[in-house]
Amino acid sequence: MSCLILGVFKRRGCVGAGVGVRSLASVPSLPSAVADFVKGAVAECQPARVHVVTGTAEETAGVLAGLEKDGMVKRLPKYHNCWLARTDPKDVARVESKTVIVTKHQRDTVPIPSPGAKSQLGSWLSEEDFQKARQERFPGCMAGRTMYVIPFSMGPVGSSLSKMGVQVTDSPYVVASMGIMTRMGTPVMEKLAEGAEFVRCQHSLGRPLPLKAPLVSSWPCNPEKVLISHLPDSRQILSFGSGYGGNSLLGKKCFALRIASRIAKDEGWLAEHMLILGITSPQGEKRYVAAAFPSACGKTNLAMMKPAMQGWKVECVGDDIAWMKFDSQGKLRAINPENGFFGVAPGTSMKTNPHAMATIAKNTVFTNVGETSDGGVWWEGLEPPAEGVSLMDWHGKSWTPGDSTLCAHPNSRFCTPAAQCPIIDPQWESDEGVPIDAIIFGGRRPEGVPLVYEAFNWRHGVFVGAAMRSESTAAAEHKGKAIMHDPFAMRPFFGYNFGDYLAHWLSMETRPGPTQLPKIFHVNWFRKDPVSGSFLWPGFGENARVLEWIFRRCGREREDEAARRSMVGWLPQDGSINVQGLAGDVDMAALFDLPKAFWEKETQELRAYFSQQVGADLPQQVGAELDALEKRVRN
Ligand code: SAT
Ligand code: MN
Repeated sequence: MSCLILGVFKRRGCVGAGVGVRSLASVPSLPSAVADFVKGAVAECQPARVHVVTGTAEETAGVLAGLEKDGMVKRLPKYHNCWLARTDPKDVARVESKTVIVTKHQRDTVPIPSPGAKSQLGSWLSEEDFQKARQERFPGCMAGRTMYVIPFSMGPVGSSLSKMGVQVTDSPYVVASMGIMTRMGTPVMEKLAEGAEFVRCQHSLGRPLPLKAPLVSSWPCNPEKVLISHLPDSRQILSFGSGYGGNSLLGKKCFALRIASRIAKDEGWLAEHMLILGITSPQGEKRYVAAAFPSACGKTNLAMMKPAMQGWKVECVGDDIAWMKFDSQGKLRAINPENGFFGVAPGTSMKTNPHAMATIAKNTVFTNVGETSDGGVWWEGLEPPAEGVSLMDWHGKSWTPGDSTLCAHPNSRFCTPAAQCPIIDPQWESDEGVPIDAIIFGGRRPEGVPLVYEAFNWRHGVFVGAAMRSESTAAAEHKGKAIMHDPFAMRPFFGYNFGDYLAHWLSMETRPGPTQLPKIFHVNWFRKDPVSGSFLWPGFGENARVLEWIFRRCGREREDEAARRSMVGWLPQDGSINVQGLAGDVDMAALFDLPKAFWEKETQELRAYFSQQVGADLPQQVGAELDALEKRVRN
């Protein structure tokens, strides 16, 4: 057996090369807290080798070459340094039903649902059951494989808003992806050597060698045993059985949302499922907004949009996660803790998101998309391939447009460096973050919910976030198109009791010191004509018209300027949304209609949801906002 630490972490006073797994007792090359963590993981998972990831280009090239040799990725010769991975068809999305938070008491994790109801706001596992589940999974799970040790930073290395983690994993695909999605390698290890805290992330595919059964698509995973567990009290993540997306790139949803939301509550800031964009007016005035939408609702498209109106400019800070903290002047400042985009491929095209298309043209790992015979990628929503070019679907089988199956999996993704985005914001890596003027909530609502409205105040805005609902998408394992409650777009990502989360948001209003709270809005690009079933609003670049209204509301002097009071909040005054040059016939009246019967049903549904799901943990202010909405709907 070869027992070598393959990577070398060189630091003054450290000797790192050639340390065997058996002699890990000393691991002289690693900072001591990291060494303790790695030693524990090695003892439990029993890998054949340990490789400390340094993050150099040569190392990444070596990891990709190894993946290619094992048939896990394929080079895409049409582009520069692009790769295609095909997963086991049983490992294609986040598995919410196998995602748990482990705390002493159930109520630390979720509000206790009413008798007979199951919590939709997270899954609690007792410490005892977790220990049992861990015992059934991790011992010996990396036998015969290399354990990679990935030091990573969420946020620019050294920024006061950043946090660090160390992930051990037996998946080289995860190493390649973490190298894109996070700042990874030696500079982070150097910070850790100064004694900085870190989140302990342990990940295994759960397929030790020799294999007991053949792999599917050369993709090791263990779907029957998937468990993604979080221990917020001790800042640990243990993920088993899946090699895909948010299940395995532990810096993303597991750390930057679930664990970070809990850290943020303890430390007085916010970790949210939000894109961040900067918008500049033709006069050169710039504002930043953060926007929360459920997974696969077009966050990446909005974050990189090309405004339809002349003279306006949008720049992208992040497309998925925002960490926000008040500065000494009381302004909310946000960073994007990620370093790349893990975006949904289908539907991305030159028409819907030309900036994403430019971003993914090099250095990108694609997963579960279709492949063209000239060595490129293809998915639903792209132009048909050129004459003479044939296609393979995401299973690697020959596929022809018009076939009854899909060419790309609906949750197929590109994993691409954020720095390659042609409209990346000049401030995207700023240490102090960008100042946020507006927070936008939204979802896919085919009925009843207007294109845009503004909350009356912070407290009402918190209620609007709590009341969010959206049609389900392919980002997780849900089937069908049910309208699901997805408060703050955080339903799958809360790291602690949602009632406490609401109280934390409400407390921003009464925090000590100066505070300039952002304004809160709700948008819905997805309303449909009830007769034809077609979308009422063209979306994409035209959404900038709504951003323009929001922009003006943030700078307004008079409360009723460009807006009128309605039962749901401030609506744009007739004519105050710029529709000049808007292509086609858009029925603005239908987009802003507030059907009384719909809102009566919506408030009833919300009351039932709050009482069944949040119960005694619902802050009284949120209940009072629902009463007030009900009253406005009735009158
Ligand atoms: O969690 S993933 O990163 O796999 C996808 C998502 O939900 O946005
Ligand atoms: Mn997301």
